[in-house]
Amino acid sequence: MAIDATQPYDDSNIFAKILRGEIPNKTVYEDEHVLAFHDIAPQAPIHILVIPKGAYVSWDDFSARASEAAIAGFIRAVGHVAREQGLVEPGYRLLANVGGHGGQEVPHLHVHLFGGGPLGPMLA
Ligand code: DGP
Repeated sequence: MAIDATQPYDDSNIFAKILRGEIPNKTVYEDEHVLAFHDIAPQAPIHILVIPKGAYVSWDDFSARASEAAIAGFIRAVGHVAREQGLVEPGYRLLANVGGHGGQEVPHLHVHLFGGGPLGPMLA
C-alpha cells in the first residue's frame, strides 16, 4: 500500500531493517552514504535500489533535510553504481516514487535503477 510521504520516519520499515543487517539483501555497492542492492521483485533485467544510510522517508524529506555532503554522496553513488553495472551505454532509467500518487510503498527513500535491456514506457 502506498505511503503518506509527510509521515515521520518509522525505523521499523523494511529498508531500515536491511540497513541494520536484520534482513538479508544482495548488495552491489556500499559506502558511508548509501547502500545499493538488488530489488526483490525485479522489473527489468537489472533492477537495483539505492538508498541513503540516513533516516529519510522520501525524496521530499531527503531534499529538504539532508546535508549537502549526504545529497552529493547519494547522487554520486547512484551514478557510480550505474557505471559499475555497465549501464551508461546502452542506457538506463532512474525513478523515485514519492507518496500516494507516486506509488511509494517503502517509507525510506530509494531510487530505482533499471537497465540491462530496452525499457518500456513506465516501470515501478
Ligand atoms: P516503491 O514502490 O518505490 O516503494 O518500491 C519498493 C520496492 O522495494 C519494490 O520494487 C520492491 C522492493 N522491496 C520491497 N521489500 C523488499 C525487500 O525486503 N528486499 C528487497 N531487496 N527489495 C524489496
